[in-house]
Formats: sequence, C-alpha cells, structure tokens
Amino acid sequence: MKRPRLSAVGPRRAKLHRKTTETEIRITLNIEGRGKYQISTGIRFLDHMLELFARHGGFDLQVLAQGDLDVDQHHTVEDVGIALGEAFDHALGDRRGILRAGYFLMPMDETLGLAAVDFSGRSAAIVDTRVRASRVGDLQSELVPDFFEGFARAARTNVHARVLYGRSSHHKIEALFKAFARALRVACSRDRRMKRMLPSTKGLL
Ligand SMILES: [Mn+2]
Repeated sequence: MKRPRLSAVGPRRAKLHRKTTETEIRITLNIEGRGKYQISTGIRFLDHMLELFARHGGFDLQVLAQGDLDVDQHHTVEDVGIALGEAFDHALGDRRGILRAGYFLMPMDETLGLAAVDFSGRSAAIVDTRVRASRVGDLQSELVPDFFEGFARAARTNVHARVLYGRSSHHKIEALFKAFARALRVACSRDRRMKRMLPSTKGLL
C-alpha cells in the first residue's frame, strides 16, 4: 500500500483489504466525506457505533468485516479498529498541514463522554467506558478498549477516551464513539495558516 503524497492538498482517501486467518476486512475511507456509510461487521452494535462514527466525523466509510465470531468477538472488534487506524494513516499520508490534535466532550442525554486524539506518530490508548454490563446489545463491552487500542497502534495515534459520568451502558459507549469521531474530525482538519507545515518540531510524524 502506497502512502499518498501531497496529503493535505488532494483528496484524502484510503482503500484497504486486510485478511488474516481470523478476520477479513475491506475498508474504504474518505476523510472529506459527507457522513455516508455502509457498515457490516456481523456485530450489530458495532455497526451502530461505526455508522454514527462516520456521520459525526463527516467521513464516508465502508466497512465490510467477516470474522471468526464463532470463537468470540475479540478478533473482529480489534481488527476492525486496526483496519480503521490503517485507513486513517494511509489517508493522512505524511500528516502535513493538519491540525494533528483534537478533543471533544460529547453529551448523550445523562452521559458525558470525552475523547482526545493526537496523530503524534506514537501510539497510546487510555480508555475508560465505566460500563459494568458484560454485553451492550450484542457487543461484548470489554472489547471497546481493544478497538481503540487497535486504532491507536495502526494509526500511530494517541487516543484518550473516557466516560465522565452516566447511567445507560448504551449511552456510555455511544458517547465515546461520537466524541472520538468529532475529535478525529478536528485533528484531521486542514490548518489554513500552516498549510504545508508539518505540525511537529521533530521533522517527522
Ligand atoms: Mn444508540
């Protein structure tokens, strides 16, 4: 897979096919999208999260995943996170001219979730869903941190996501995905004043 050059000028898109013995995933991403999506992972609640991720981020996103759900959901959820991270990494190219970091505080009725991201070139994920239920809809809720860790690793990005308070488990996870989408939307945005500048003093991101 080639990294596009002139990333901050041309259309920032990625298309990838990721296949292992555990999962097969096809993704297309357009960062300059209009929130259109086609999502099918075999886990309906994860589909719901990725659909609202696309809409709130203003990304066009297609995710078609087939995983070994007969084992459990771990491989599928983690690998979808990895594939999405790879898609952002490719679409952003050399990361010149982007804001690079972003955060968002997202209310979801009685719940408040926050996400902060930095396309730093290094990966870290600190996630606290405050969900105690083992399942939310058909999703094994303990896998939400695995999703964000997979993304952070593949996109070489710092992701901090935590629920500050809330009651509904559904709302808690949803608030995190919405906050994450909106934080990414900011971080991926073009910086008009710093057009061709690398948003780092290090010389590489
Ligand atoms: Mn919902």
